[in-house]
Amino acid sequence: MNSRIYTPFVILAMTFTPEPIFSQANEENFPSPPQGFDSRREDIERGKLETFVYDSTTVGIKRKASVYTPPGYSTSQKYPVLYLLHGIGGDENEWPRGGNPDLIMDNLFADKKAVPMVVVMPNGRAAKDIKSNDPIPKQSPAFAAFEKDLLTDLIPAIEKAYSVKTNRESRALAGLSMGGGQSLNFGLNNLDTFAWVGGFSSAPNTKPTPELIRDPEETTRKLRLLYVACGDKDSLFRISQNVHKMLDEKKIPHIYRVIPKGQHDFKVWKSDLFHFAQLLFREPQKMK
Ligand code: FER
Repeated sequence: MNSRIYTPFVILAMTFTPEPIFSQANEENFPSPPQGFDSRREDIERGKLETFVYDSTTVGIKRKASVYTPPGYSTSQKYPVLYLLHGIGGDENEWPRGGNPDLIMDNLFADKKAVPMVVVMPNGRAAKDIKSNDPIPKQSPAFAAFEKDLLTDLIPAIEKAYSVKTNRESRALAGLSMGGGQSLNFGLNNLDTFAWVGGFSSAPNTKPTPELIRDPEETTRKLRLLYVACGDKDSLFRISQNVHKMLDEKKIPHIYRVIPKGQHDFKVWKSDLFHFAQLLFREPQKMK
């Protein structure tokens, strides 16, 4: 049978068939960012990067986050917020030091490619005495404990100090490696707090399937975006592959992006931020 000959019925059926809910990103719809996307441009307005200090009742100390406010930030407007998390050796300075998030966002806003937003880069190691170079097993509990610090201390402090929107649809959570695992773990388990979730090269702290997706129907209904990405040359690639497979099995809409020749580095994570940020806080639309 020649499948290219469509009867009117088939055409009608195709019209009403929903778009595929799974999206496999490729170099066509998620290309490598253009030259200069992460470089300073002299002719544009710039946002501001500052250090924010908050009282952590979870840890019992004052803790720090880096906060980027967009160009023209004004208290006469309210902005959505992206919480952007670091990896095992990092802290609140890892993204600013290695990822040029301020320049990437400045350039996206100048080109009108992203909705103006505040970007909060916390210290995701919620402990008094754990250092960024301690062995992974020693650090892991502190990364897990950050869920409480984020929800009960940092988010309320940010929402008090900055002119930001406070509904779930105006909060995104994403991160790299350990921070990717945290984003999937915390985001998917707190759908009343976050509607936009991204895991960039997520680490083995990513929870097993049944703990990530407790109620597929609720996850599907509440999530506005789930972005799972990893380089195919990353030693942690298997983690994202498994998350994608599990999401497919449970029919959870998501974007799965495999970065060709991508490793475990900021080249990949900057490109993730570039694409993820453009998808955030848009009016309801079909996934790309
Ligand atoms: C592991 C390997 C890597 C792991 C975590 C990492 C929790 C994290 C890497 C990173 O954050 O860059 O086995 O276990």
